[in-house]
Amino acid sequence: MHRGSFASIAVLAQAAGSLAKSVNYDWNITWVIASPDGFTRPVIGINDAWPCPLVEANVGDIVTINVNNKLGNETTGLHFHGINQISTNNMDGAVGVNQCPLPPDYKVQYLFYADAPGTYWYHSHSMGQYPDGLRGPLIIHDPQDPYQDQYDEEVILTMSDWYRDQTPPLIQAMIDPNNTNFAPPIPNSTIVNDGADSHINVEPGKTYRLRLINWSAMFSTFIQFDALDMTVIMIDSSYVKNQTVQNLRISAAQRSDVLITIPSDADRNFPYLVAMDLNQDFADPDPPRPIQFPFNVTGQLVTDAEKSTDGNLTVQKFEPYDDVTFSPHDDEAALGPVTKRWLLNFAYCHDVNGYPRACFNESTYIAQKVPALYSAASLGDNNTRPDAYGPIGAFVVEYGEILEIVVNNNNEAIHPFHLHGHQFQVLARPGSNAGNWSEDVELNALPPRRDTVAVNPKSYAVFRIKADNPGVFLFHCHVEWHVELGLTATLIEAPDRLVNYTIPQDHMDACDALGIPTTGNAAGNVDWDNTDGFVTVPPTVYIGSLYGEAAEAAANATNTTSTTSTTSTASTTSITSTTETT
Ligand SMILES: *[C@@H]1O[C@H](CO)[C@@H](O)[C@H](O)[C@H]1NC(C)=O
Ligand SMILES: *[C@@H]1O[C@H](CO)[C@@H](O)[C@H](O)[C@H]1NC(C)=O
Ligand SMILES: *[C@@H]1O[C@H](CO)[C@@H](O)[C@H](O)[C@H]1NC(C)=O
Ligand SMILES: *[C@@H]1O[C@H](CO)[C@@H](O)[C@H](O)[C@H]1NC(C)=O
Ligand SMILES: *[C@@H]1O[C@H](CO)[C@@H](O)[C@H](O)[C@H]1NC(C)=O
Ligand SMILES: *[C@@H]1O[C@H](CO)[C@@H](O)[C@H](O)[C@H]1NC(C)=O
Ligand SMILES: *[C@@H]1O[C@H](CO)[C@@H](O)[C@H](O)[C@H]1NC(C)=O
Ligand SMILES: *[C@@H]1O[C@H](CO)[C@@H](O)[C@H](O)[C@H]1NC(C)=O
Ligand SMILES: *[C@@H]1O[C@H](CO)[C@@H](O)[C@H](O)[C@H]1NC(C)=O
Ligand SMILES: *[C@@H]1O[C@H](CO)[C@@H](O)[C@H](O)[C@H]1NC(C)=O
Ligand SMILES: *[C@@H]1O[C@H](CO)[C@@H](O)[C@H](O)[C@H]1NC(C)=O
Ligand SMILES: *[C@@H]1O[C@H](CO)[C@@H](O)[C@H](O)[C@H]1NC(C)=O
Ligand SMILES: [Cu+2]
Repeated sequence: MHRGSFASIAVLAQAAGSLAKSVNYDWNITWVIASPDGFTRPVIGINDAWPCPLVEANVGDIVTINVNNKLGNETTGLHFHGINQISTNNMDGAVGVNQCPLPPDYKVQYLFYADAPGTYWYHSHSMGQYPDGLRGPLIIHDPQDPYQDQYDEEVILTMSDWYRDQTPPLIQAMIDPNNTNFAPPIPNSTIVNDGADSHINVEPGKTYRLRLINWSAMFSTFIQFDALDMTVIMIDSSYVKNQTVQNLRISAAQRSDVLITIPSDADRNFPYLVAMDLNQDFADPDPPRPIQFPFNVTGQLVTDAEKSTDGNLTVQKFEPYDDVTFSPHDDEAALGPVTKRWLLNFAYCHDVNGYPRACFNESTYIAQKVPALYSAASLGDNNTRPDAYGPIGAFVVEYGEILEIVVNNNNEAIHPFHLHGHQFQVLARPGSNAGNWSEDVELNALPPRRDTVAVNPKSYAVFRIKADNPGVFLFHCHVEWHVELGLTATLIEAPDRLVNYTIPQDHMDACDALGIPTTGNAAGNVDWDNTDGFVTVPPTVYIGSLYGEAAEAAANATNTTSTTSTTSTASTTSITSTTETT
């Protein structure tokens, strides 16, 4: 098999110039015992440590990450959120779509080209493993950063909700028929920097680029730094025209890069507030229950460690800047004319067994046997037939088409939708209760781009992409619990260019070890329309990664560290609230 019309990755790197290099990481994925919010539990880490390490490269580099699964009796996989995966769709890491699950004691290499600068993150795209800890920052530096003269240093700040229970029992309880209001699990705390220090050392007079990353499983956060302005320069991994704001709302999976200048006459430390938004709709003037922010973390920008770090920050009302009004830095106009539209109506639903699910167009995503990319690579020109892929919400778009994606959110809560492989243009994302999209809605002619957008309750959003990145890409809500309820669809982009696409041998070996076919339709049948073996009913018993005896033995075998993680209560708060959100 050959790579068809793909540029080879070496050619891509050469085009980036002589400074391009290869950046390599060797990782064992391991269980680690940690207490990020003061409560000790098993988490999934890397090389016997947690929080997970930073991946860093420059634009033009080739990043290789050798991953060895040391979880004992559990499979895994890594996805690189926001990375376009130009020519390397087989490295996108979504388990069941771009690869098979990686079995215990199997190794696989991820290799991709750092085509675009930005603040990214990586995480497991399998079995709810990222709320269990398997996530970390991924930064692609830009030698041609248009803002590089405007800041002195950069700092990564991650924020997240945190659960004290492992995810499998939480998900099993959520998909129970008695969960009549589709309630997701409620976190126990908010953590900053995965429980490590929330103090950021700064110097008066300097400007910092803060790379804010939200890797919540569920909730969004508001963030504000004392009375200091934030100048937003990038959202997700797209530069915007600099815009000064006071506070931001960052949904699960979103990133914001902001510049903050410490006054040169500063004689104190500056508290910042990260407030988890547990509201279904923070903008609702008449909310169904009182607006509350039960999980706050106050961190400090520390100019002088001798001075007080007890200061708190109170915000009367969060009025975050509307992120669809940012302007793209490169002035790229709205793509058009649209040649194909993908209309996705989201609503909760039930499967034939009466189990709660989430649906696009009345269908819930049901994982199949053969990774969809492997079907696309092996079905010849029958890979353009959506029905070959089973009930995974497949939608086919031809190379070069201008695709408009419309999402109608028929639910009373905000949901952050994400597309793999693209920074999409956001042409419309009105406020709550705007109703469903219609042909005559107003569109932004100079839309911002990002890869995750929070769609408001009882409202809609309109995105556009150019279908120039052949591959199989998921479109899904980034609330991990909603992924587990099936709120995912699959874009089959330029399938004619995926015919005979090469899958590396180590990725094939992972399938072989588990007896998963690597060719044919969703069930591995040679005939695309032979549906024998398709999975048509979602399983009622949830199988996830649980720390148990086999895991402990594996952890004992690899554990060479004497201290596994930092524990700090300075950066966390928790209460035992049982507020419910749907
Ligand atoms: C690894 O070893 C350290 C030190 O003995 C211990 O504190 C930690 O809990 C161990 N980790 C696991 C996952 O067993
Ligand atoms: C539903 O039943 C499951 C299993 O018995 C239990 O864990 C869960 O708490 C129940 N949920 C509700 C909403 O009653
Ligand atoms: C975590 O929060 C859940 C939901 O509020 C609660 O049931 C559970 O007891 C909490 N766990 C701990 C250890 O506080
Ligand atoms: C992170 O995203 C979640 C989910 O959208 C949200 O509830 C939470 O408030 C966000 N956190 C921050 C710090 O932006
Ligand atoms: C962007 O930065 C320039 C130069 O610092 C400044 O003049 C301008 O007011 C800023 N624009 C916004 C919208 O903040
Ligand atoms: C800030 O809040 C914390 C926690 O509520 C409290 O212990 C502390 O005294 C407060 N600091 C000030 C300066 O009020
Ligand atoms: C969290 O911060 C917000 C904004 O200042 C405030 O309204 C809320 O009461 C705080 N929550 C707690 C539990 O302190
Ligand atoms: C596509 O499917 C048809 C049957 O629908 C079959 O005749 C044809 O050989 C298939 N093409 C390829 C390339 O497998
Ligand atoms: C794909 O491979 C098959 C089998 O080797 C070959 O017959 C076919 O021509 C190839 N198609 C393309 C588009 O490369
Ligand atoms: C791994 O082991 C744990 C307990 O030892 C068990 O609960 C879990 O189901 C096992 N996972 C698999 C995939 O067998
Ligand atoms: C792992 O190591 C701990 C501490 O040495 C020991 O108590 C435990 O029995 C070991 N577990 C397994 C499954 O080997
Ligand atoms: C991964 O684990 C293997 C076997 O347990 C060990 O030999 C190797 O050094 C580990 N690699 C890293 C990078 O820690
Ligand atoms: Cu959602």
